[in-house]
Amino acid sequence: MTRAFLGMGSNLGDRARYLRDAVAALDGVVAVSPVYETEPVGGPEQGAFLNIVVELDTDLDARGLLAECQRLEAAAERVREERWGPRTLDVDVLWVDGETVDAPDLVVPHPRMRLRRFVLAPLADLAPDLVSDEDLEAAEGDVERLGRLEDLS
Ligand code: GSY
Repeated sequence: MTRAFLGMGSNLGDRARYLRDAVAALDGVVAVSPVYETEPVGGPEQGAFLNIVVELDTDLDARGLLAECQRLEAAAERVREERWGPRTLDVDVLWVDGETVDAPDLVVPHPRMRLRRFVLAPLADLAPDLVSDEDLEAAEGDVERLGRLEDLS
C-alpha cells in the first residue's frame, strides 16, 4: 500500500457538498485536510473555491488514481467548459510516494502544486514533510482556513 495525496476544489453550486460526496466515494481515505476558501488562481474572473487535500492509503498507481479523479469529476456533473473556468469539482493527483510520471496526460508530482497556496496549505496540514515553509510563503493566492469539511453547512 502506498501513501498518495489528491487535491480537490469546487467553486460552482453547493461547493461543500461536492467535496463531501467526492471524499465519500473514495476508497482508502486516511485523512482529509481542513477546508480552505481560496482566491481563484488563473483563468477568468470567477467565484472563490473551497479546496481540500485528501490522503489515501492505496494500491492504485498514479494512473489508476487519475481514473478515480475522472470518475469523481464525472459524478459531480462536471461539464468541461472554459479552460481554468468555474467547475463543480476538480480532482488532481498531487503526489504518490515513490512514483513519478511524465506523460502528456499526467504529470506526478503535480507540476504546479508548489506554486499554489490552495494546494500547499492543506497539503502541509496533512504532510508537513512534503511542504517547506519557503514554498508555502512564496506560493500564489490568498487562502483562509474554514475548518473541518463535516462541520461546513
Ligand atoms: O487546479 C484546480 C482548479 N483550480 C483552482 C482551485 O482549485 N482553487 C483555486 N483557488 N484556484 C484554482 N484555479 C484552478 S484552475
